[in-house]
Formats: sequence, structure tokens, C-alpha cells
Amino acid sequence: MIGLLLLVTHTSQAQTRKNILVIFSDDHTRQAISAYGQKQITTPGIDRIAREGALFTNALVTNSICAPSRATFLTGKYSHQNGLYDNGPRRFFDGQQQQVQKGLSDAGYQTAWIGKWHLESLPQGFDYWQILPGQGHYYNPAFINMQNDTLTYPGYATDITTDFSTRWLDQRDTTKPFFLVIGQKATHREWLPDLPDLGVYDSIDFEMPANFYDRYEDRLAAADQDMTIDKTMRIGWDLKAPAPYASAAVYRRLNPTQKAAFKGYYDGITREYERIKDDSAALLRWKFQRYMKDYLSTARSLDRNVGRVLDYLDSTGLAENTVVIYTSDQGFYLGEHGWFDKRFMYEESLSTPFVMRYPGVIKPGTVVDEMIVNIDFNPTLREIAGAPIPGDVQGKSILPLIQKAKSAKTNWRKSMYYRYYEYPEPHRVAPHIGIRTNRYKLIRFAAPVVSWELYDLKKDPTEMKNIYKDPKQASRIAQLKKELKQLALDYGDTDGAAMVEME
Ligand code: SGN
Ligand code: CA
Repeated sequence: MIGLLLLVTHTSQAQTRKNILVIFSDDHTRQAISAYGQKQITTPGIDRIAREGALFTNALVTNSICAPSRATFLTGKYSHQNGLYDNGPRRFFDGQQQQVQKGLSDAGYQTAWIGKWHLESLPQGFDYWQILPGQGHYYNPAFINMQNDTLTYPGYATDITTDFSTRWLDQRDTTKPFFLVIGQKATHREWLPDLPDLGVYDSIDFEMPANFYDRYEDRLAAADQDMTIDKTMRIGWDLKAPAPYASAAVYRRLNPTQKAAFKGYYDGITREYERIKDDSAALLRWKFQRYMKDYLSTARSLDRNVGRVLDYLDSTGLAENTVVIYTSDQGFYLGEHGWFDKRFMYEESLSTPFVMRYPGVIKPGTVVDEMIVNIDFNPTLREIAGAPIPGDVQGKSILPLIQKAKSAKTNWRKSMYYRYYEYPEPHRVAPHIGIRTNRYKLIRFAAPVVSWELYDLKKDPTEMKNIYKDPKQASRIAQLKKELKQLALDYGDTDGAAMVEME
């Protein structure tokens, strides 16, 4: 009798508690999404989540690269607390520590991570996982399964990751609510579109950001980086001209039909390249256009698969009872400052897209401008699930913001702490710490380009004018330094706090 009662309670709980589905992409930036203002192409899948839920205009990351961002998502903690600092020598993730899926599992959820994972250690605490090894491949990708076997599957990574995810949903234990993360490889470098998407945007002349030809005056770190479309981007590897020789490793993965499509398309691109390659100004403009076309075509399949997931939830009757979040591990440069890649605390890579549909709780069309940080994701999901939030979590649930309580908004954080470590490879971005308020940003770069930068984001949203040396800013700088140091200390980063005192 008692057993039966327990079973009944459990089942009815499963029906009332919301499922949680997170689509977590890679390097997909807000400038590429129509809900965030991209005008030349549309992203109907992601836009639908925003339209039916909330668009967060101020979602930021603590350390703008892949593995650190994933570790922060899982733990709700800064890099110096979860132990994963970079994609390089300090990239090991200790899976024994507190993570969101463990909390949700304890609260009765069935949990899974499918797709790109990109942590050195295998997932722990999930009922099910199936992941890409490392960065993974776009075409005919391999996946590691829970038996630790690596198997190759024909097709395109974004589709296959979605297929595996809906298959898991079909087969899940329906007596429990679920927590599923769909980790998409797209739109990571080297931007290889699904073959039917090759050339879809070729007729569009993409608008260059106004600061594409940035000369980096008064910004030592920006001048010293190695991530420009002009000098760093490789014609062969990144832009596939000439095809297929420069991307031989990619080409080898393809079957004969795929090879014909790939080579057929990029041979045409190579002919374009041959025509302009001796005119350096035209070549740079061409590289920007090719970058945008390949990146956005890769994103097209990503967005289509977001739409597929939403359709799946509709057709299985799960939509009403499932919270859906779309986000990326960080933002990316689409030619701003002349760059691709991320890492810098400047706006394009500090921010990340974040849209959330929460039926019955978020009013459709909600826009949240408060500053949320990726340390908040772990506690937010825990609160949705009714799971306790452990003391070591450094973020806070964002639910009060969407519940529109005015007091929550007034008491919300007014500034955030950032710290980036990886140096010098692969893009020579100097380590830095910084503070971002709703209006100002103060950054301190470390050796070999020790320097401070201050931006007024209202007057200078594209961060072209470093006003750190402006005498009129002296008291503001003193105040921001104090706050930066305090934030570092509050988060337990004594090294970071010490950097504030250095010259
Ligand atoms: C690879 C890329 C880099 C990129 C890192 C990290 N080079 O090394 O451009 O910054 O990944 O990206 S590539 O030639 O191999 O494409 S991250 O998203 O995993 O942090
Ligand atoms: Ca990334």
C-alpha cells in the first residue's frame, strides 16, 4: 500500500514538474540571429523561442571560450573555482564535483547530454550521454557512447545530434521529467555547412561592420592578437579555396556523392579567389564575404534543427510541459575589429545568445535587459526543477527576472566580473580581468601588453575609444577598480584581485 502511494505521488509530480531542454551551440553569436537584430538572414527556429518566451539582451559569459564556458554552465562557478581555465594545459574537468545534472537527477529527473561536450573527462552524473570526441567533425561524425566506443555515423553532425536527441526522448522513462542538453558543434570553425546549404547565401552582399578596418589605437592587446580575417584566417582551411586540397582531412571523410557536392561548390569559390587574389583590398573584402557565407550557412542547419526540436515537442504533446532554452558557449566576432574568434571581453564575445520558452511562466514576447551571467544557468535550472542550490554555486537563479517582480529587478546585479586565461595559443589574446557595468567596462590586460582600458558603452558601443587616460575619468576609474577588486574577492579569486593593484 505504501509502495503504491509513493508511486502515485511520484507520477503526478512528473506530470507537474517541467521538463528542461537546452540547446547549447558553439560560437553562435547574437549578430547572426534575427531575434537579436541580424537583418540580412533569418533564424526562424531561435526567433520562435524568443517570440513564444523571452529574449535576454544582456547574457554574458565569465571566460569566453569553449571548455571553460561548458564547465561554468555545469557547475555555476567561475573557472578558478571549477578548476577548468582554458582549452589548453589547464583544460581537465573534474567530473566528481557538483554539477547541475546531478542535482536534477537527485530531484527525480532523467538526464542526458547528447552532442558536443568538449571536456577532457567523460560526462558524469547523466543517465545517458553520447558525445563528439573533442571538437568533433561536421561531416560523417564519430560519437563516443557510454561503453566508451567511438562509432562513425553517415550524415551531418547537426542533424545527427538532433536525431540522437529525439530518439533518446522517444525511449526515455516517461514516469520522470527529463533534463536534456543537445550540444551542437555548429557554428565552430571551420564553418562547414550541410551540403544542401552550400551557397544558399551567395547572392547576399553582407554588410561589413563599421569597425572592420580597426587600427587598434590606444589598445595594446587588441593590436597584438592573432585573429584577424586579414592575416590569421587561412584561405585553404577556413575558406576552402582551393578545394579540396587544403581541407584534405575534411574531404577524406566524405563519400563520393558528398565529395562531388563539396568539390563542385568550392571549385567555383576557388575560381572566384583566383580572379581577385592579387588585389589585396579586394581579397580582404572577399574573405569577409566568404567567411559570412560559410558561417551563416552552417548556422542555417543549426537553426533548422532548433525548429525540428520545437516541432518534435509539438507533435509529441511535450511543448506545454517543457522549458526550452537556446544558448551558445559564447559569442563570436563576425568581422567587428576585423576579427573572427572570441576570448576578448569586448561585447561581441563577452555576450552570448540566450532565449527561453517557459509555458505558463514567461509571457510570450518578454524581453529581459538585466545582466545575466553563465554562472546563473545551473541555479536557474535547479530552481525550475525544484532542486536545492548548493552553497558553492556562484550564480543565482534568473527566474525572479522573468516573474517580473520589480523588487527582484532593483536588487539584481549591477556589474559582472570577467577573467580570461588562455595564452598565447591559438589566437594570442592576452590574459585579462575586467568589470562590466550596464554602462562602463574596465579591463586590465596582463603581460606582455600590461595595460588598462575603459569604455563608455553608451557613447561608444563598438569599443573603439579607450578613455582610460582621460583625466575626467579618474574618479570613475578609482571606483570601478575598487568594485572590480571586491568582485574578484567575493568570488574567491585572490589572484584576480591582486591584478587590480598592479600597474
Ligand atoms: C580551434 C580553432 C580556434 C579556436 C579554438 C577554440 N582553430 O583551435 O580558432 O579558437 O578551436 O575554440 S582550428 O584551426 O582548429 O579551427 S573553442 O570554441 O573550442 O573554444
Ligand atoms: Ca566555442
